[in-house]
Amino acid sequence: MCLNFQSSIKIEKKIIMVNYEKELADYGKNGFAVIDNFLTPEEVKMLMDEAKSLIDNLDLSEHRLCAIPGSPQQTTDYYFASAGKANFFFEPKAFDGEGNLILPREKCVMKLGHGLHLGNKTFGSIGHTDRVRAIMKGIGYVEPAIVQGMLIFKHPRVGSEVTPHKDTEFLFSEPVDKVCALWIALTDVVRENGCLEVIPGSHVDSAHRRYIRTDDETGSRAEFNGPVKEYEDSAFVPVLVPKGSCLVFDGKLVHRSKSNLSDKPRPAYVIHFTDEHETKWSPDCWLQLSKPFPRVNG
Ligand SMILES: O=C(O)CCC(=O)C(=O)O
Ligand SMILES: [Fe+2]
Repeated sequence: MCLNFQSSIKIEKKIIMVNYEKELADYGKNGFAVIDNFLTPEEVKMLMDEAKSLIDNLDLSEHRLCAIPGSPQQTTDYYFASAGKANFFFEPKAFDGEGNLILPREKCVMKLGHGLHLGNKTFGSIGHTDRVRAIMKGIGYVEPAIVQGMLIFKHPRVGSEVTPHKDTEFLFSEPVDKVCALWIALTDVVRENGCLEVIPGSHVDSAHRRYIRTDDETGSRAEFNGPVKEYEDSAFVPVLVPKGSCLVFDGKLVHRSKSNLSDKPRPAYVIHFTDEHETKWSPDCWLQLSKPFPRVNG
């Protein structure tokens, strides 16, 4: 009895006292940090089981097929509506000329999002843990709120390359950009399967352009207000993230990922946050909710 009591205090202490000071020591300088063992193996399995069940139960007729960012489909109602629920996005290479899937559905879902954290309790719970609160505190967020939750599969062969960008081109607050991402590896992520590659320190500059809403309901509903920017290839460094660990990065950090050359998917659950302390979400951003963003642990 006594032993149980003691050990439960220990467990309690471990949970409450979690802090990532050491891991986040260079976050301000580099704009990113890796937190090992962020999720337990059981939590990783729970998320993967849930993803499988969502895909198995997908009614393809309900989900208009929408492809990669930057393509014309991105501006459809389907894309905009995904801010508040988990819509399915498919890899363009998974279709034949007539728009039929040429691969089984579980091999060609590019991502599920962008409101996966809202409609799904299993994925939703991850953003409200003390571990997340500790990370937010560690990077100086005062009133953190979740703006986006998505599961990216990056399948072998069909999985798209992600071209260099700052997330603040797509997600932005006013008067300053307070956006960060937790990119959680659900498998061991290495160079071969298309790890994230980042430019350390690039978060000190704001995004050179934004993807902003237009009022054109009939045509493209959002547009970039500037051209794409090129970056030196040699400036990128690969970030290897073991299964269950996570990469936390500033929304202004330049990153990309190459194709997955392995023979297995490279799933990652990505949660984006803002800090509502002294900022408000930009009305120009494509991602808008009809209710407030969920506060972390709030
Ligand atoms: O997972 C990837 O390959 C890229 C994802 C990305 O750009 C992001 O989560 O911001
Ligand atoms: Fe990104």
